[in-house]
Amino acid sequence: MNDISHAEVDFTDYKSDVSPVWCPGCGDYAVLSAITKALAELALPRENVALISGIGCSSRIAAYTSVYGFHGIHGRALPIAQGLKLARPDTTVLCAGGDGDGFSIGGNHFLHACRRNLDITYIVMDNAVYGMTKGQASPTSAADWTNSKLTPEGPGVPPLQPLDIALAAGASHVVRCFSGKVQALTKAIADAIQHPGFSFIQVISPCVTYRPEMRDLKHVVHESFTEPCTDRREARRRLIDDDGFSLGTLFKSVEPSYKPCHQNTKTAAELERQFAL
Ligand SMILES: Cc1ncc(C[n+]2csc(CCOP(=O)(O)OP(=O)(O)O)c2C)c(N)n1
Ligand code: SF4
Repeated sequence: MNDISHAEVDFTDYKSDVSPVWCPGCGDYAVLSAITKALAELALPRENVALISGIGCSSRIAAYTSVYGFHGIHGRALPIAQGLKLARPDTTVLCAGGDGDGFSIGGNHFLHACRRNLDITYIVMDNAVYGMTKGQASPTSAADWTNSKLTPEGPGVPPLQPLDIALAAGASHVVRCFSGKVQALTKAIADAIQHPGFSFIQVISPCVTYRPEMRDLKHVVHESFTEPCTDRREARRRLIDDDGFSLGTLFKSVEPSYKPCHQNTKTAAELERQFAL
């Protein structure tokens, strides 16, 4: 794979020749566009970048870029991304997937990735539904969302709040974007890549097939986090009045990352000997 020199950086160079199979109008197209534009803006050599994803419509994104990709398993994108970052710290690691992938089956990994604060950009395309498996409620679906055949009376539990959780768990860069605002999303992704720590970007990304009402969100989202807080408690206070549609960088602070201790690292053979009965 050839390096891309600064003079010839074109965002389409970061797209693969695989055509997305997303439904026409799916918000994830804009996320793909923003990721490739951010990589082009930063002129990152493709061979130094990896995009790790889980499983879901949104997680297909790894196949649609020309950087290294790993289409993982459901809910396990973050462990793979963290392993890669620890093994190859010079690699720019992006991780992406859906709200089901990241907050339901992968919720536990999300918590611990936030607190390890490794230098990874995690982009969740939040459509408040399981798109790939045909429209079940996800952890971010509203309690009274009644359009799923599995939960005709609604999930009946309050939706999980991804920004609150990321803040409480220790993420050092916390952002919310809307897929319909590609320029702002591109800038947010470029900022996140440059941030030395775990960046979490919740992207409200409509599923036009199972949540057609999400098309109207362009009239609902609003820029509210105009200046990022650098104080975690202050950022939490800002979320008290959040309606779930405030956009912008909520919190940004340079904080220590987990550092593995290699001093006593044992080889597999040594471990095997140690535990042999
Ligand atoms: C271990 C495991 N459990 C369940 C599934 C089935 N499954 C595939 S995608 C998916 C949900 C996808 O929803 P989300 O992550 O929100 O992504 P979207 O399709 O909405 O982009 C599920 C439950 C699976 N592939 N693997
Ligand atoms: S089902 Fe929804 S999330 Fe999946 S590609 Fe179609 S619009 Fe996008």
